[in-house]
Amino acid sequence: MAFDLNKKEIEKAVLVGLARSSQDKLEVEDSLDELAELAFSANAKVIGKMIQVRNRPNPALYVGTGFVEMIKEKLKAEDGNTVIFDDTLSPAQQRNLEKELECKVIDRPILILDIFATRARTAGSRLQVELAQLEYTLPRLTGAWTHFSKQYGGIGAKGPGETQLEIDRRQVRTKITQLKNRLKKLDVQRATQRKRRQNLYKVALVGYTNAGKSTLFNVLTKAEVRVKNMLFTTLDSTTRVMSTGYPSVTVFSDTVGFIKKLPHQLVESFKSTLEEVALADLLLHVVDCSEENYAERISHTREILREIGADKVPYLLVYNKIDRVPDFVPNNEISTKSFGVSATKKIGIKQLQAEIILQSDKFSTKNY
Ligand SMILES: Nc1nc2c(ncn2[C@@H]2O[C@H](COP(=O)(O)OP(=O)(O)OP(=O)(O)O)[C@@H](O)[C@H]2O)c(=O)[nH]1
Ligand SMILES: [Mg+2]
Repeated sequence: MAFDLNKKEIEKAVLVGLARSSQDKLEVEDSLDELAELAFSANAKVIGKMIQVRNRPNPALYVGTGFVEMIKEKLKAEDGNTVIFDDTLSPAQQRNLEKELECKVIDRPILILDIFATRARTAGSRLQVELAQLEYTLPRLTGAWTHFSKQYGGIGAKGPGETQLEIDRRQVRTKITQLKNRLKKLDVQRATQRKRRQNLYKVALVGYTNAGKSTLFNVLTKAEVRVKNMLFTTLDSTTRVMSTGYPSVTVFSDTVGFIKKLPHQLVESFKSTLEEVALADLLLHVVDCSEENYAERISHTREILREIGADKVPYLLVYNKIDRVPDFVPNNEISTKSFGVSATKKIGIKQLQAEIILQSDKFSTKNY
């Protein structure tokens, strides 16, 4: 990958976003704040944020030529070495920008993929992330070819470039097939585990990254899942079958967090992990209510739930981190049953537990 998180030199990055109109600017500013957190999670230092207001992206450079010059000046003034774009760049845009800016150019999906790659701990999540990275790379190898043929024209263009590219592409495809086969084997194991749980009442915690899902999971199940104030701490789902405090048929799962513009390759390759969510009987949609744009994050999470076929599963909204906003009043446009809790200060947990028990009782009378 172009963005090597393990090397010593620190990335000093300018973040760049595009607003379609001046009204969009606030939303893009939020998105850049989030991009800054992602960059921080990847150990990069943010030295500036820049937004261009522009109807649509420039096909060659994403932003306008004049704006490229402004980025260049910023890099020079702040001694920067990286530019991170808050969107998906086309292979041509990325290449052109790298040439113009003479520094490393990264887009949002690549940044997220790299964070996932450094966080992946189990064989399953490593395979899933690697698959997503390769799926992302494959069309970009094609892009390099287009560039090459354009530069040199038809005859004579079938030189070593093509041969090398064909080899690269074939290798990537072979690797993709291998990874898919290995993941299939893991899926079989997962299916067996799932079958064992099929009569249990399944509760899955879902929500935006850093909302406090793992913290709440630990409180609800007395487990010790890793918690950190960083994006995407959890990639692998953890499951606990409960014997005390809940009806004996209850099982909880903690899962990977969501984010805006989650690369679709990741959603695709994490699908089997996320099936756990689609097969749950109840979702606890955990929301960090101290985030200003929590309502927007709720709808992004709902969108991804739809994408993975989990939008029909009954859910409770759990407004977490209420200790930070004691006078929090949920937006009543959202009509689902909701609870205000603090996982760290143990506020509102009993009420939430009571509701989970109530729901699971309904489930067992229905199923036995
Ligand atoms: N103030 C406050 N902080 C909390 C609360 N719950 C969790 N946090 C903090 O929020 C941060 C993220 O918590 P996690 O439980 O790792 O969040 P997550 O949703 O599992 O995050 P990912 O696995 O990265 O998607 C940690 O620093 C927690 O200590 C809460 O009720 N109040
Ligand atoms: Mg977590």
